[in-house]
Amino acid sequence: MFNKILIANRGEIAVRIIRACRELGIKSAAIYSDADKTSLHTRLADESYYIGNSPAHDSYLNKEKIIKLAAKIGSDAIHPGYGFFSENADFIKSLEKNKITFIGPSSKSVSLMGSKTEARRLMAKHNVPIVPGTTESIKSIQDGLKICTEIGFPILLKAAAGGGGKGMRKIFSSDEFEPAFEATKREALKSFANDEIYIEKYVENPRHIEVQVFGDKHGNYVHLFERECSIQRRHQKIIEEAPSTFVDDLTREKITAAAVASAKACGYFNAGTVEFLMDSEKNFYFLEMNTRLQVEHPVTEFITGLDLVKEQISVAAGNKLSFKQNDLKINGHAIECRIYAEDPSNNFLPSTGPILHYAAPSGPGVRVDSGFDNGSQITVHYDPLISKLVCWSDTRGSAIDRMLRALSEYVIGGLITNISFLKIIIAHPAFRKGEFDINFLNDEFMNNLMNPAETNNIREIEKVSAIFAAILKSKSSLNNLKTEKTSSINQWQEQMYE
Ligand code: MV4
Repeated sequence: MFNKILIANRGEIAVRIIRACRELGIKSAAIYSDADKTSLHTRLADESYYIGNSPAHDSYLNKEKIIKLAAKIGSDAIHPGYGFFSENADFIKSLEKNKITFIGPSSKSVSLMGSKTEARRLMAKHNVPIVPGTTESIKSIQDGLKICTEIGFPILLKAAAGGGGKGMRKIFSSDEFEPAFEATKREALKSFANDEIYIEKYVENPRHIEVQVFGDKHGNYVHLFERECSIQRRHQKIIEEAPSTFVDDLTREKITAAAVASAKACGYFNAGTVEFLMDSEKNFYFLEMNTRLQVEHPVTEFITGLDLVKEQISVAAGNKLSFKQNDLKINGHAIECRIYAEDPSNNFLPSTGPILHYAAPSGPGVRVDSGFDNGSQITVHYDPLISKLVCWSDTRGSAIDRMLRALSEYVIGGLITNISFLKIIIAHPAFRKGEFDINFLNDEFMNNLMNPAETNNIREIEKVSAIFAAILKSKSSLNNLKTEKTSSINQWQEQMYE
């Protein structure tokens, strides 16, 4: 096992990893930027090291500094969390050179899955269903148009180096092709430094279903069932659950087998997620593989009883998977709500500043993974995710009831959050019936389905919260927390590192 794990991340996921390290008896080393001096991860880790200015490029994305620090403090492994370096093949290669273990897959699996066309070729070869379209990039307008007429409109142009919704364009007819082809290429070059694009048939009103997979370094593979992730807005997931109400036993057997085949095809080890689109007839198609631990992993932990982060660490250290496929079964139902510091009544504008009052829900079946507490700062520099509220119960209906209860207990003062928006979705009859797809939170829903009374209600609640925050701010000494060293359960070291 490892001696000391450096956590190259921040916020709730850094806290999540610190907790796993402590339970395993492994020392944890956090890194932090100016903006995170008072963040929870900085205080909770066994050791904390200042890494640079607030912009991620000066701190959490400073590869040389992070690797040098790991060597200096005797870290034998780095956990990347999600985002930042988690899917960066160059970073993984540098660690390999420096004899530091990356807690994640090989650089080879990451780069393979980073190319969407290469991934599609590999999946097709291993009989994993892919969306009809091309497995090579489109070389000319003529070639592209020919393929479009073969598969039929509407189609999507996608960047081969893209993913997560960036660099996509929908086309309805052949006269749109040429301008769209040029524009998508230009954008792809700008965003991904690679102008290769390819074609997929557009799947109408699908669901986004993903399967958690796990491999070890001895060639063993398992799946940990599916997650339903269709409730998203502009490619930002908001609510995830496991299992999916839409997936029956036979479909589950097929989709999980396809996911394991994907992992095997790229010689995958550690935690990974295979994303699929599922149409209304329950046909499913490989979309992409996320070669990291995902934000929504807690719903899978709830229904399987496993600790995915501990398993990641164990597998990275060279151990065999601690369980077999037959040991696993789905127990109950789990739902996750992402708590964001953003204003639903103002186009989801991020809300920044200190958290002046923080009271998280608890009680039976409730888990809160938070990166922040009283006095923590939410800044413009990073994702506005404050925490994840995860509820488990034996049935989906009672998990929904529990989520509503927990959301109503949650108090975050000083910032505008999406908590009341989440309540409206969770309480929506269509959500309870499981009748939704990836378009559920589209503009139509936002404008029409959400009735004006409810929208006003959000505004009222958020206004009260803002007033409350202002009163607290004027009276409270909490403001000073951002510079003051609070007592903490550990030896919070503010060490400068050059
Ligand atoms: C699609 C699609 C429909 N048809 N591909 C968006 C994120 C990226 N991973 C792929 N995405 C999509 N690809 C075909 N052929 C619809 C989406 C899509 C989507 C997928 C998953 C979750 C949310 C989404 C929201 C809009 C579009």
